[in-house]
Amino acid sequence: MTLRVGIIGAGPSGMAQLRAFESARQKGADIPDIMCFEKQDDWGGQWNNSWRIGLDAHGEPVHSSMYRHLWSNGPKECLEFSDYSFDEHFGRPISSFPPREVLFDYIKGRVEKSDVRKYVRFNSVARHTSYNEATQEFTLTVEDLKTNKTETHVFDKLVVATGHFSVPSVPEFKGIKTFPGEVLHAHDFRGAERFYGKNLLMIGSSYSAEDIGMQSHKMGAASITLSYRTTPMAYDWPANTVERPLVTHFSGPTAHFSDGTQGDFDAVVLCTGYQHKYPYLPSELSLKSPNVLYPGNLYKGVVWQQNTNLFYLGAQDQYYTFNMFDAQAWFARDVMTGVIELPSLAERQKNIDAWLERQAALTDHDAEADFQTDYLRELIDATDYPPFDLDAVCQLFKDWMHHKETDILGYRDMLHRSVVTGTMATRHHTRWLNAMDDSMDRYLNGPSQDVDSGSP
Ligand code: FAD
Ligand code: NA0
Repeated sequence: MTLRVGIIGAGPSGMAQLRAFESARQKGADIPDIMCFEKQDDWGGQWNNSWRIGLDAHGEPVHSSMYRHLWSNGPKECLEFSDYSFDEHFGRPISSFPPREVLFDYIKGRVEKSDVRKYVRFNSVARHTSYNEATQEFTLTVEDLKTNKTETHVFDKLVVATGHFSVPSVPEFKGIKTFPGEVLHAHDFRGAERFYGKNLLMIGSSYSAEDIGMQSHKMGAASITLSYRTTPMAYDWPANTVERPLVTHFSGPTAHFSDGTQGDFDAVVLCTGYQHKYPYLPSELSLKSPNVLYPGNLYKGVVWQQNTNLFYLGAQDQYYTFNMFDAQAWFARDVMTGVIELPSLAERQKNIDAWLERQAALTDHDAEADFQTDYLRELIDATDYPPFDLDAVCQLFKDWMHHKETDILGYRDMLHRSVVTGTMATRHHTRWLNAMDDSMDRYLNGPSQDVDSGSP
């Protein structure tokens, strides 16, 4: 009987899995029966964002945490597919930090070229999974959100590709209940225009705090205070931005910080990260992990230790994104089809433990980039995924982090060279700080919004 593969989620990771099978098919391999279930009405995952907050039109939790005016926070050269370059997609060089819609277009472009959309059932949410040890089959219950009908499907292999930046971690702070202004989590942030002239408090010290904070600055917020639990980001912030240690409590509009300082705020944005949540999986198959580069219990970061018919894609914290999901999908494909033979449980555990030990010793962002580069190298070496110069990409990550240290408002105006095509990015017509229109049309066709450019 043909192998039956179920994929849950058609974000970049699920799309990578579809593409991995398509690549094998194009090379003449027989491929499994594939079904992919996506709860939204289009693919793209986080990149297919919504204006809605809370629940979607079907009463399901809104998946995407992305927002208006979101521009890539890493160089596009670090995430470029090695089998589908930006040059191929856009037909001309573009800048290194495009806005969301442009990257969404790019990831769609590759899969639209191959005939894989037919495998995806849209508006279909995974509700429940069971595994039969005797038959080694998964039974997956899926609800069609348009008809509210449930169906069950049986698979030999199951791929979990539902992302882990969607279900917010929401800590409690004494007195926050009676804070008179707006309190929201980064997941529900949709744009900073309404923060014009406001005094804002961001709790958290990672990408969301940095980006929502600087976006609010760009949109004219009066002040931004970033409150960290462990380590300040310590960028060279604009004059209206400060970092404070953790909030101890609120009294009315006043936040009190652990260094004894305090401040009055109009709004609080909890940039406190996300939870791994897989409500459609039984607990014994469900990954429990903080947001780290190497979650435990996944061999090669992909294969579930106690049940090697189960695969997770994109479960790591991410320096690399699209190309890493590819490498994982290619690896998962080859394990599923028997091209790669897995070592014993004990051998796999030894490999996982070695990575966990190395992870525990990581000291800084450069070391983290090296770590994920080496992880990716191991995956790519194991399959026929088209190799690319990983050391060069790792250096791009380090340059990018250095640029952020020297100019947190200007790093997106820097240019990087593609390791896939050798093409140098072109300067965007508008500096990020002045770019108030994030549409693909404006991005590709201008005119500039820089005041000194001579254009409006
Ligand atoms: P997701 O993109 O989260 O896709 C998961 C898919 O699964 C979704 O389509 C969802 O609808 C579907 N799904 C969920 N539950 C179910 C279910 N029960 N049944 C069926 N379908 C389901 N990366 C970058 O490279 N550059 C950036 O600039 C960048 N910016 C980011 C900004 C934000 C605010 C966030 C949160 C993330 C950002 N990322 C960025 C990282 C981003 O997570 C990855 O680029 C990528 O989207 C991860 O892909 P994924 O497929 O693993 O998960
Ligand atoms: P993210 O920043 O949303 O990025 C996700 C942060 O939350 C850490 O600083 C952590 O502090 C803090 N935190 C957690 N619990 C806390 C508590 N109880 N009190 C105070 N602080 C708390 O989440 P994380 O996990 O990175 O940080 C959590 C993803 O979204 C990233 O992959 C990022 O790339 C992406 N993103 C991208 C963009 C753009 O591209 C914008 C936003 C987000 P501590 O103490 O644990 O360090 C533009």
